[in-house]
Amino acid sequence: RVLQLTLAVIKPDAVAHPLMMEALHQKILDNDFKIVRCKDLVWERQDSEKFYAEHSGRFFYQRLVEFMSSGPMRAYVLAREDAIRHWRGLMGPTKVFRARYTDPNSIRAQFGLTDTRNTTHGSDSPESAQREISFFFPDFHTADWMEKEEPLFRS
Ligand code: DAT
Ligand code: MG
Repeated sequence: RVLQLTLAVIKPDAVAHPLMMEALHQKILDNDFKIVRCKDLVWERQDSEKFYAEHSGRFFYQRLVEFMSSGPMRAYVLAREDAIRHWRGLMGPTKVFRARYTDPNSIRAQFGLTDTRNTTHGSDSPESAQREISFFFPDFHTADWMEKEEPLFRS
């Protein structure tokens, strides 16, 4: 089996609702993810701008940046076979109102408020997972973890 890491984030809209947080945490466990790292944090506006730099210039960028630095978030490093695709599948499509039609059981369909306040983030490729994990967890080194900690998860 090939273990893969992804970054999952519960965004400020979902963190504001304790029951939603609890449901999302349970969903992670129910779907056989191992929680490798977890922390609560609040972004400065600059963190938000940097993380979403690829979207600068888009019409929703200011709204997105403001929202993501508006309150506490919870970030996870998750491990699983096919973790990236699996977590994105659970989240559903970016746009909440589309998700409600195409994927009504997804997290975004069930809990999302708007296309911006859409509850969760998940890395979209191994390269972005690597970059995003380092962004949220600068002390986390994937190679070290694979060598030293991953074997402990197996037993
Ligand atoms: P995803 O979060 O599914 O990877 P993305 O990377 O395209 O989606 O966009 C990042 C975030 O930006 C997304 O979670 C919410 C916001 N966003 C994207 N498209 C949007 C839109 N059309 N209107 C409002 N917010 C949008
Ligand atoms: Mg994205």
